[in-house]
Amino acid sequence: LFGLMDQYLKNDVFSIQKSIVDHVEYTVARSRFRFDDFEAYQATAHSARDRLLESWNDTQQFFKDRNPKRVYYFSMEFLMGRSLLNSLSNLGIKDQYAQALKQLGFDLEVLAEQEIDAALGNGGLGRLAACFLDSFATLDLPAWGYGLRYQYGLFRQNIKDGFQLEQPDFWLNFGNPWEVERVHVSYSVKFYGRVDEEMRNGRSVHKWIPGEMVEAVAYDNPIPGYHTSNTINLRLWAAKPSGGFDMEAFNTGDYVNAILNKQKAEAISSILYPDDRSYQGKELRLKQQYFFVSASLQDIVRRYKDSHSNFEEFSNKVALHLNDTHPAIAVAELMRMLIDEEWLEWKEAWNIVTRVFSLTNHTIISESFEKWPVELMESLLPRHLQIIYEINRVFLEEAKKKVGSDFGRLARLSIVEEGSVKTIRMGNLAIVACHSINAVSQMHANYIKSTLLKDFCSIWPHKFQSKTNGVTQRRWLAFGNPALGDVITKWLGTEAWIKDLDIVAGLRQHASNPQLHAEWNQARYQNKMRLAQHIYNISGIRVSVDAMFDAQVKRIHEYKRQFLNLLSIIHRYDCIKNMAADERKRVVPRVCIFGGKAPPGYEFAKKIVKLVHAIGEKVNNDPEVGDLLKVIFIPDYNVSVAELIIPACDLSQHISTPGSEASGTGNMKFAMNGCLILGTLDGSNIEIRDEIGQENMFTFGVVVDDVPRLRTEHRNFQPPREFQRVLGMIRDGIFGFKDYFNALCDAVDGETGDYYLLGRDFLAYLEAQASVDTAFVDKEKWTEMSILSTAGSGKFSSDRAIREYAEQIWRVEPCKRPV
Ligand code: DL6
Repeated sequence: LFGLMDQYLKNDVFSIQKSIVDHVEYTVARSRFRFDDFEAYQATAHSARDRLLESWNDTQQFFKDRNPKRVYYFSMEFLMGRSLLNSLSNLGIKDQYAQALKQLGFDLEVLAEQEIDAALGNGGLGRLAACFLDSFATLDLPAWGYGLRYQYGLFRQNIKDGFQLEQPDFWLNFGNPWEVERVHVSYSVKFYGRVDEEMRNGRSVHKWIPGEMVEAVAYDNPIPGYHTSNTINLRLWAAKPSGGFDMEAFNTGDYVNAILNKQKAEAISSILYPDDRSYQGKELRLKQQYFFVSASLQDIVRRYKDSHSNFEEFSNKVALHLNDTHPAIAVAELMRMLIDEEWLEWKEAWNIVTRVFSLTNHTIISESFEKWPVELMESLLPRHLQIIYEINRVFLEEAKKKVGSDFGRLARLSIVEEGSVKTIRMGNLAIVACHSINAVSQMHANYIKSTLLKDFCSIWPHKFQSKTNGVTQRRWLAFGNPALGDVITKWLGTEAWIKDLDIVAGLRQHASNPQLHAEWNQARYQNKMRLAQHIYNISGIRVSVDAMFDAQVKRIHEYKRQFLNLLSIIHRYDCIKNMAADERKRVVPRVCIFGGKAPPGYEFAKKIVKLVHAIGEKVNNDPEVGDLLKVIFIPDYNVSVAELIIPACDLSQHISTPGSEASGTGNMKFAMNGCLILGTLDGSNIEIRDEIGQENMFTFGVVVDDVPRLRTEHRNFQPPREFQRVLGMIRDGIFGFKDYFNALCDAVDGETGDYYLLGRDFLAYLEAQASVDTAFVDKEKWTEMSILSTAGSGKFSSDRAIREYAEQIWRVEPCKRPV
């Protein structure tokens, strides 16, 4: 066995080929003499997974032996994207695989395209969780992610006649080679029923008699780090019918219905809710939340108990992080487990709970703080409701000591909201229990401290902090944009930036070097060609790579103001149409690229998708306009599409109304790739500006402190002529669908009030757009700004963010497995 102690699987080209071909024959069950691209992809993925598992097993054993404090990241969403190239690159064996496949007659890059994105998330919050996993592994932190294995990820966006159609995402149809089903790791999760109270040894004990039980089965997804032998785990739970329980139902004689009812259990992990800001009142959603936190906590407590006989060390060994309030029921569940199952006293249990939990808040609007009707909670989780009432009682008593009899404030602080429908405020529950609550950008922290979380901040200022988001430079730059990555490595003289992004600051000293300019632009040009080809493939439209590629790609929301962008495009179109031929020669050609999914029930957003298409239809077919302006919608925006767009754009827009975007992370990915930012002073745009310099970015618009006043003054505000003219063009049906877009126009110019201040910002936005055009003409200046954008991106690595969380919130340390 000693011979096997080191690395078991070999990574030379021949061994890799053999393992791929073995998987073709024995896993995919195709002939080794005849298999297509998809089968080759599956076999390659399995072969890579073998290598991940080897490292996974050794890492977990190492963690077990060392027994360090571990952090568990609870998230309803993990937006992972594809795994093949990311895994091979992290393991440092991409070139060997490329060569092995080449000799077998396949192209690794082509096979990688066969993989379906794992889209178990809506957008920012889920993608951040995925970047964090990458950093956990790379920084050797003893960390695991916990979440749900949805059978249907985020819907696929099909476009028919310019309208968004939602199609189910059957991502597991052909199996998922990256996961391992752990049939032996499963836990029963209870729902409904009643709570009995009895006295035992002079103590009142509660016994929850469930009305339904569902089995949670673990699926493990190995997450490799970069240049480390650590591989960590993302454990996702799938719901399966419970075995032994409820045999009564079968004895009643209705065998078929009893089985069908049991199978309903699987619905719990079937669907990801496709809205990222509001989920109120949906029983299935609460079931999902409880299901995954209950299974995860059972798993964590079991692991802890493997090496401890009491709970004294629990808070020194375990940190539990809540990725927004979605998993907040974990607070009540851990209390229940400690009191009802482990026999701890209330105070002891609460002491543990308040030491282990921490929370990230990702939103600015109060509607995103989930509330559950008491009636629903009472029926679904009767014991938890009792516990929440008790937590609230104790908390309000403590709060009274601080705020006196200010009943308004106490009512706002309370976990229970009284009203026509009595509800449980999950945000308040989480804040009461967590020792740390963090915002995701500096501005977000300042803003919520004076709005959403004001009452809590006044009693517990020490609990609140800011941890500016970050993204992994590995997926988003080194692996996603290898052409530019190679240039960066060459000029820095090291690859170390892939693990320490601060090093890219070293590019500053070369920012005006013509040789670097040439190489920089060459790399970016290749990426633009690739995107132009994709645009042609999906739309049949040829765009000029000499034009400025200007992207706004993100979820579609009023607050993100895609409509403002569209209005300025109409203005640009109108100007071009009214110019003399020789004036047109001075127009800077632009390809305006949109991408993003509209939440299915959100009419405004869906109309925006249609309006992009309607404008594109008109503009792209206008011979007077030609290459001067193109408007493109790239359907089904997801991680893989982002990997294609981000390295190829010259400009990207992040133009939310100040005070509405908590942070944003797309801006960081674009800036890192040398794309210039056109943005408002919102979320992390402000920190990006501080890092890369005001002179290397285009900012405009109202400032956050003025927003409330401007909203109230709306009635006295006369929107500029240009704004009214473009709205008039939409209303007049210049882009077809005459009345269909009225709701969009009414929202910004009607009595209802332009809540997101498009009219206010319109002229400033046009001015900023004009500066963008002027800058783009000066190629040398633009390239320098582009280099300086990348050079200023060091702070926006998720490695920096995770290091801060580890040191300042979780207090966990690296646990690096020796090679
Ligand atoms: O923190 C990640 C990301 C931020 O960058 C975005 O600004 C924010 O909108 C997003 N929030 C969500 C859903 N929020 N909730 N709840 O995705 O988080």
